[in-house]
Amino acid sequence: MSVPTGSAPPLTAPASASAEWERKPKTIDANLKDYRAAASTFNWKEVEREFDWSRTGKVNVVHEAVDRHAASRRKHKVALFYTDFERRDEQYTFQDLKVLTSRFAHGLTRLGVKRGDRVATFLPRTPELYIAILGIHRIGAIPVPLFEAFMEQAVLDRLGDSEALACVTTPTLKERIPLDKLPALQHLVLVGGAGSLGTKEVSYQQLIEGSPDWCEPAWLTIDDGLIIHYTSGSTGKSKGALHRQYAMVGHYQTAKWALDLRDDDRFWCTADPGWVTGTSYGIYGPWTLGISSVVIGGRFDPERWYQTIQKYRVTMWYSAPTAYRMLMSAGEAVARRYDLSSLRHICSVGEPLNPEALKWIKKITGLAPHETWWMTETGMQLICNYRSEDFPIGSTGKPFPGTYSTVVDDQGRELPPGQLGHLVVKPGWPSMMQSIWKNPAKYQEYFRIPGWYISGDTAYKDAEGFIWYQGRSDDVIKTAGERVGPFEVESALVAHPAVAEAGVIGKPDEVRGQIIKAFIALRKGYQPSEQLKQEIAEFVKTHLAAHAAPREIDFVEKVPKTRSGKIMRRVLRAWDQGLPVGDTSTMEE
Ligand code: 6R9
Repeated sequence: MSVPTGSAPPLTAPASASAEWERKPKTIDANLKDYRAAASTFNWKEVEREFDWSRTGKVNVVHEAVDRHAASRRKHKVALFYTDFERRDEQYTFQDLKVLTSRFAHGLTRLGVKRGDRVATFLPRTPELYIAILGIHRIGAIPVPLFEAFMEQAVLDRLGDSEALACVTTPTLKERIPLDKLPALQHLVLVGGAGSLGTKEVSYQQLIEGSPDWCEPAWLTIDDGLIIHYTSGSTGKSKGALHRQYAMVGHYQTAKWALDLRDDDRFWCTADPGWVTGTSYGIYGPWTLGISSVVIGGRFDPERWYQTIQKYRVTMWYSAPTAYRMLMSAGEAVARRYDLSSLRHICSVGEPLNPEALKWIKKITGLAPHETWWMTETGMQLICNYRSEDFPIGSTGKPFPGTYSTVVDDQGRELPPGQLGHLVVKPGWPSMMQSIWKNPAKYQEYFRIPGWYISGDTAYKDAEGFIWYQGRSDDVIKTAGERVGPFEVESALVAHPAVAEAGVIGKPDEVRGQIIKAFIALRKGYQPSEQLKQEIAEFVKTHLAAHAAPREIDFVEKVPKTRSGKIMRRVLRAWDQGLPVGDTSTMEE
């Protein structure tokens, strides 16, 4: 889709306009001390030397993230601090992770899982989720993490497309896995459930208890699969971004320079491993560096979040704008009840961080969250504000050293400062996705402007080289930081008996960034009512996922479409905002 390239930046005020935000030079003990120098001299080959595989030629991320620390002075260092504030409060050292992931790996082998097979995880955020993912790596299989919030349709789409051979889940979540529609799925490993070897269901505990403490990793190459993350585009069902083992090079270095992680840090990445942030920076980045990570279970709760920082003396905090805004709406008094003084650095990801939320976090912690821009497909952070660098408030940042992101027009020509265009990346950064699972045509779409990876975002650059994110050029929705494809929601909506047609857009929202809004034409015989709206929203909640359910529904006579039958979401957005619909010459009669 083309964007009105070359026009003036429409949204963000220049940084200098913000009187409250004084830009000061930083003098800081950051890992990345001199951005300019690094940007001109840095070479990824130097980072490869940090990994054992650069000497041995034997590649497996579990060796670099767990085993080599368990064989070092970090053996008894806590890798994972975990609490759910109710039943569980646990710690796992690198040595513990080595043993548990070894046992789990043996268990998978006994089930017949082999190198290259896909194994899904469909679990709440618990230590078992992390052990399972690393155990899957140990045998060279490919994890496919699913959000706990997914309902049957979402689970079916992802397990079906990846042809997962096994799924690690719980007795409760298992109910949402339609086994009869998933011929490739041979095994369910149940955490906290019964079952035995030789049947379709086997208990996780049994696998762990009956297995030896050491399982040598399957030795892979840097091009072998690391993980598949499903994510949404503007058309079609969600697609699986396949990453390769080499991605660890990117995770490691960005965790070092953008997150600024140090050996003595307590790092809290608040993301679930169902989202790329929860693996790239909840697993691979911190653990290849040998850093202690904090994970909490349960739902979002402002008190618990502050309590987490206080309880674990969290030093580095990586979260998303919606969470920062939700903390903001819980008020300052709540924040002041907790000791947040352990923090030394904060980063943000997933959507643009608005200046109000940034300033508020700065007010309660003394630290301004630093932006990190990237995508499921990019695997690692690519545009960031760095701890040692001053930055204008509201800017997305500058390209990570050794990578190049910029703004181009429809032909791929770089645009001068201040002009809006496509945000693109020069291909070849370490954790670029390797393919879209079983869908080479989709993969090619990202490269339709020759020489560039097209993000789908629009942005401009300023005279100092800062990139300013401006929005999406397609219909992808970001709600509370989660990427939702309108097609997936529309498909769920039209499965409801009352719905004839549905069109879905992201509507701007102060807290969630965007909310999902649906325009629905009803079938004959159905009358619009508030109750029907609720029923339809509930239907999406129980079939797809709660976060994918429309928070607003408008009933319309007809959903606007082009003559070729494509939903005109541009018209829906105009309707929603009460704006003129513009050119409708391509609209069907
Ligand atoms: C990691 C992740 C990717 C899309 C991306 C963009 C938006 C992410 C952002 C940001 C503004 C930031 N996005 N980080 N927008 N500022 N710092 O978010 O992956 O879920 O695939 O989403 O999210 O629109 O294109 P994913």
